Amino acid sequence: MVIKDIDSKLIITKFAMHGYNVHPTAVEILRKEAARAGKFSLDYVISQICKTANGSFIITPDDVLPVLKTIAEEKKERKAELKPEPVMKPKPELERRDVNVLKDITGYSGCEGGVDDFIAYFNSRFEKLSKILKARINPLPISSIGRVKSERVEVIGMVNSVRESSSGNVIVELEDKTDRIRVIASGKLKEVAMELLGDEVIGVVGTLKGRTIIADRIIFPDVPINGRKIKKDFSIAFISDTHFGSNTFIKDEWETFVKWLNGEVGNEKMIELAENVKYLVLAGDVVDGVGVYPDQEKELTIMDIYEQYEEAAAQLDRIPKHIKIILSPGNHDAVRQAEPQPALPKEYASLFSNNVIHVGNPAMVDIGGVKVLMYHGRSLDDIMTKIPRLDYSRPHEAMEELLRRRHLAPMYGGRSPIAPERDDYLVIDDVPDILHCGHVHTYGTSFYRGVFVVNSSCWQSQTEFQKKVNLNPMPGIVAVYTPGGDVHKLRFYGGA
Ligand code: D5M
Ligand code: FE
Ligand code: ZN
Repeated sequence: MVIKDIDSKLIITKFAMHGYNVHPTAVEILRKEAARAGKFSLDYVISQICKTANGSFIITPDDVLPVLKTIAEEKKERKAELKPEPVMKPKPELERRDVNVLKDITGYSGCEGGVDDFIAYFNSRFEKLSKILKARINPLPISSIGRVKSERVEVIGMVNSVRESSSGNVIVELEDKTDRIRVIASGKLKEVAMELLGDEVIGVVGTLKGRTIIADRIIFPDVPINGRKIKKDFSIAFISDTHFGSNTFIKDEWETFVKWLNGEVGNEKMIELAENVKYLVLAGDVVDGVGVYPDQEKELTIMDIYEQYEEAAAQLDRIPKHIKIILSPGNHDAVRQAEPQPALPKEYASLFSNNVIHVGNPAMVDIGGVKVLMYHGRSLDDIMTKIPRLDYSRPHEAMEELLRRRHLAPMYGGRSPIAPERDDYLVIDDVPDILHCGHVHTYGTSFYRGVFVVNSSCWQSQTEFQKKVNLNPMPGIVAVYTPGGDVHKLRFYGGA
């Protein structure tokens, strides 16, 4: 996606995709411009050139130069307008005595998706993750590697590409701000290397042979082994993907769930557990939305988005008011699709009762002294597709990969769109006590290096669409966790 040394072939191919031939001098200008400006999005520049080159059969320097000038001017203007870095402090109106939003994009988004934004976004991602990695190794910048005498080297880089060589080794190209280098993984390391995702940031320790590092260790940022020990006497219930408004919404099971929280169903132990629930966390896809996928209207009981939120608010209003509900959006909700997503806009948020606290996606929220990182989980689709050993039936394992990479959407350019904020909000800089996702509609929990990992399934049975893509949901399961204590898996689907 981002390019440092752009070769001519790539430039020619990209123009060809827009239906244009390009003069060699124009190619050369673009190559030089790329080298001078450092990383920038070639796609953006080329699309701008093609937009203004109406009628030409061949792109000449006369087509290229004015566009580069305009982009340079835009950059200058944007720099002048730049607001200071967002300060990540909770917004006062979101503060509650025992629920504090520690990190959330809501109200702080500053990205317009321009060239500068992409540069800043990838720099932020690299800086934050390399800072975490530097606690483990002492890396050299890639550009100085050719000059070092010692054969042992340590580097930190962003993964540019991963491929298998003809001899069966895995070749990883790493990039930092200064240069690129090839890393060869053989033997046992091949498996690890094959699972590397484009644009994740890793450390490599190995031996230098010419301009290639023969790796003997690949280091992930990861979370510390001995996490924070916390013990609380209250419980937190985790749900997601309620999809209110869908005709596959599992109404009866939801009824039982609400009755259970009200102490109206269940045995003595279950009622005791319900009484102990002080917080309910809902990680996105609150409503089914409108126009999210083709022909969705055939699968809706509520066609209007506002009415869907009215229904969601009415249903959550039935939950006892001593339970605080922390609610974040997902890809079916009425906020921008690109992550990080802000909280629901006022128009919808105001429909909910006072015990509902609206946050963005992702959001790090201190809940009664427990740090909960909520993330809807769109990147899980990308990770499950890329890493064959992972499976939708065990979503927590994919979530562990996010913790290992200290990033909620490590792969850029997959099915999870990322907004290039100047600060990469998707980096897991602060280690949570709990990581909560949804989205994949399956249930799974684990403890990963002391972090409670939970994917909380959904309230929607298999849709026609999911049938087509062979997705088998596990609806109506709720995780209830007492920090430092027990995890309860409550099944509502098929009877409480
Ligand atoms: O997503 C529910 C699940 O369905 C999630 O794992 C993604 C999957 N899904 C959604 N859209 C697609 C497409 N286009 N292809 C394949 N799989 C998909 P939800 O966000 O609730 O729709
Ligand atoms: Fe969903
Ligand atoms: Zn979703």
